[in-house]
Parts: sequence; C-alpha cells; structure tokens
Amino acid sequence: MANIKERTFIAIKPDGVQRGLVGDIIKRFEQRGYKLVAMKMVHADTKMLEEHYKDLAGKPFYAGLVKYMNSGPIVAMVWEGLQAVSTGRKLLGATNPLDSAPGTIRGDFCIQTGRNICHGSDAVDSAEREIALWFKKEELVQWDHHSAPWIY
Ligand code: RTP
Repeated sequence: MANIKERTFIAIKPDGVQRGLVGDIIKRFEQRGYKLVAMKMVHADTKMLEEHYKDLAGKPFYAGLVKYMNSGPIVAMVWEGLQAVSTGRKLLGATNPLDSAPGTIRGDFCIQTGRNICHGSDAVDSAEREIALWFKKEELVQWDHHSAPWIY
C-alpha cells in the first residue's frame, strides 16, 4: 500500500541560505502538497557533516563538500507525504544544475554542482538515517490538516 507518510530529509545549503532562497525552496514543497514536519537552522560542525556524507568519503570532492557545507548555516527540514523521497529529488533537480530541468529548484536557481543550494535524501533508508542524524524524535511534529485529506 502507498505510504502517504513517507519522509525525506531536505536541507537548504549555505549558498541557498545566503542567496535568500529559503522561502522559494520551502514554497516548492508546500505547493506540491508535502507537509513540513520539522525544520531548524543549524551551522553544522565538520564532524556532523562528515557523518552525513560518510558514503562519499574517498570521493575527490569530499573535503571541499564538507568545507562548503560548514561555511555557513543550513536549513534542515523533514517533509512528509506520498513518495516524498523520490518526488523530493525531482523537485530539487539533477545534482549538476546544468542538467537540471527548468522548473526544478536547481534548474531555476543555480549552475554549479559544487554550489547546488539544496540536498535531498536519495532513498527511503538514507532518509531515515539522515532524519535521525539531524533531528531528535521530539523535534518531528505530528499535525494534521484535519478535513483536507488531499493534502499530506
Ligand atoms: P545531495 O546529496 O546534495 O542531494 O546530492 P546528490 O545526492 O544529488 O549528489 P551526491 O553525488 O550525493 O553528491 C553530494 C553533493 O556533493 C557535491 N558534489 N560535488 N564533482 C563535484 O564537484 C561534486 N559532485 C558532487 C554536490 O553539492 C552534491 O549535491
């Protein structure tokens, strides 16, 4: 059965925050019908970022990626709804913004892979890992739209 409560971890990276794109990025998820269940601004330390990106350790861009993500605060969020993980990735667009379709967040707002303004979990299990890394259980807020079942 479809999981209408699937959750994904989305982060607005330091360049997205500094460029004033927080509202635009949140709006894309809201208007698609996803539900915001957690959000905080955090200037993550290197240890946290190395844990978050541990699957990429060894990649030539890893050190630069951690430095970039540590260069300023990020906005960490959890969004919930039907196929939140895969649709979240579609809303973000391809990793390399030059390959991102217009209409996607990266396709509309950026041009460089190393400055691609947002992060989204790539699978349900990595979403669970990332949500547990960035948020305490009590920071995930349960709430309902009451009589509007078409909104997740
Ligand atoms: P993300 O985790 O940020 O949503 O990105 P992704 O899954 O689409 O891409 P991934 O391969 O996991 O890379 C994570 C982030 O590392 C930076 N990157 N730089 N060649 C490069 O310089 C390079 N490749 C990747 C990007 O910021 C990418 O989003």
